[in-house]
Amino acid sequence: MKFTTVAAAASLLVTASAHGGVGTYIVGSTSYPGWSPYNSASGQSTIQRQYPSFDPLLIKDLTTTNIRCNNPGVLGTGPIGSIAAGDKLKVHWVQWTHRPAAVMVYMAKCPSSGCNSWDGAGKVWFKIDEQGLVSGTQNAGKWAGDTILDTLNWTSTIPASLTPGEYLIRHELLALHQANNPQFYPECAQFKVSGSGAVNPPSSALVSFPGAYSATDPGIAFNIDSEAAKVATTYPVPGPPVWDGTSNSQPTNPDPTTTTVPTATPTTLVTTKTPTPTSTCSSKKYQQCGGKGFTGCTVSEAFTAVFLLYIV
Ligand SMILES: *[C@@H]1O[C@H](CO)[C@@H](O)[C@H](O)[C@H]1NC(C)=O
Ligand SMILES: [Cu+2]
Repeated sequence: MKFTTVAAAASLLVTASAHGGVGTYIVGSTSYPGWSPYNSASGQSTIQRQYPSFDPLLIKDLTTTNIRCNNPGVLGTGPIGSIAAGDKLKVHWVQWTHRPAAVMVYMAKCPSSGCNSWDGAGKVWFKIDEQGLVSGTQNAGKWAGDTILDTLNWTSTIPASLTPGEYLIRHELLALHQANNPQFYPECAQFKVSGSGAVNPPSSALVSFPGAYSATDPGIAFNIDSEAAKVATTYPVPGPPVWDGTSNSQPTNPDPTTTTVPTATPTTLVTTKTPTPTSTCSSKKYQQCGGKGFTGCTVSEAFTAVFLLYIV
């Protein structure tokens, strides 16, 4: 029945027909309806943060809070999902037509007062899942978003070691079909995570929204039609690496504007933002930024190697 409702909402779309958002969250045999932006708010009970449309133009400015939980992500209104650490969370999109696209999933621990009145601000988000290019070349290969095109479904695993508590879970599609005009489609839902884990992600694994992405990141200043994209067989998914589930991970942050500086103990890392030179990584030069063996443009070979670990 829930899917019938979602389909009815989707059929009302006209201008936003190519776009979509997560419409259902599925844990085992339990389904939690997402927000239906084109339906009246009255009568909707959802674990998802409310937003007004699927319009990606309202999320294009990566320096605004719209990039966090969509535009503007009305705070939680009560309902919360339940999931155990280590369990699978399947989400079902209402609709989707763009290819190629990358898929990213983040979580953030809500304060002890719970998720309801919390806006997700601060360096609190860690990545639990990502996939960009699956096989072939950027231009003609298979992308994570193709799975959404084919099935509308995506399944991620909640890290088994995670400390129980209330969390926001942020699903994101990054559509790359237009040269140098990325479209972000994020939505957040609130979940109570149960389990006996006791690990919190270290600060080195945490990012903020806005803050995690820069328009000059190689996976964002991206031209799917470039000559480089016709031969490149990897794609640098934006944002931090997927958290490894430990409290002392030292991920190499693939965000080229971020430098991670280890301090005396391996469990404490200091992350410093440095300004990105605006001219070195322009979209025109993407083929150099993303090309094999290119070490300029603040993207090092080390970054590329670490990225490859996460994409397979
Ligand atoms: C996607 O998930 C929904 C809900 O669980 C399910 O009914 C549907 O069969 C799935 N689609 C595919 C193609 O696996
Ligand atoms: Cu579009």
